[in-house]
Amino acid sequence: MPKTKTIDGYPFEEYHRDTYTEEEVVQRSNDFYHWMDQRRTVRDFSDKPIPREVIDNLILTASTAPSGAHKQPWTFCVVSSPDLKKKIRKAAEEEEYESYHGRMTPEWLEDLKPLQTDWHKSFLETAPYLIIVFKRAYELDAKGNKRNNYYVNESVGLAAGFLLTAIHHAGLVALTHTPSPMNFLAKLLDRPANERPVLLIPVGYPAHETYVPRLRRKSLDEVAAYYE
Ligand code: IYR
Repeated sequence: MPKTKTIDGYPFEEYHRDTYTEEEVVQRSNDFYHWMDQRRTVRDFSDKPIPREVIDNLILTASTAPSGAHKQPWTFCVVSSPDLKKKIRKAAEEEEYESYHGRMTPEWLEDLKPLQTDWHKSFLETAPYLIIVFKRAYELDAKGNKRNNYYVNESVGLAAGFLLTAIHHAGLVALTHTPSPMNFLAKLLDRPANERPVLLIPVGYPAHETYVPRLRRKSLDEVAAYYE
């Protein structure tokens, strides 16, 4: 049992974590970077099933992310019903068709060319699970009064990052899909008024033959500025 104390009436507990030698820290950071660098956004999914327990663990991991005032302002909706996946695909494709045929600017369409995406979203039916990440703009207390959440976008972004890392760690693949506008998801999933959809993440095994665009990640020089 960890040591505990109270500060101004609030409980605290001693926190311990394993630390490593400097050499080990260098090794671990380098290993983890190279391992994370193998994560790719995938659009070709196998329909091979995944145990529900795996999805539960991925969501529990995502929910360990830090959040404003520890409000954990997120809900992860898990869709495996073929009927609901079909409805989501249909609604997403209707929106995406409009996006690709006039709503997106020519510059945007040009920027997407290397990814070769289009309005067809068959992965929404192929992947065994769709995880739809909702942000919770506020909470309702027992009396029905609104209680604020804080840094909701940042918090949900962090949780989504943890989710993608957990998916990669489990040996699965994902796509951060953002059908736009995406409010049809709140309707189809019958979500309460305080929730807004943020990301739709199909999760599964990669298809037998999977191709991803050849992309290069920015160098350290391009993404970091050091003030020493
Ligand atoms: N939401 C569309 C278009 C799209 C937009 C961006 I920015 C991407 O990085 C990829 C796709 C779609 O999902 O096809």
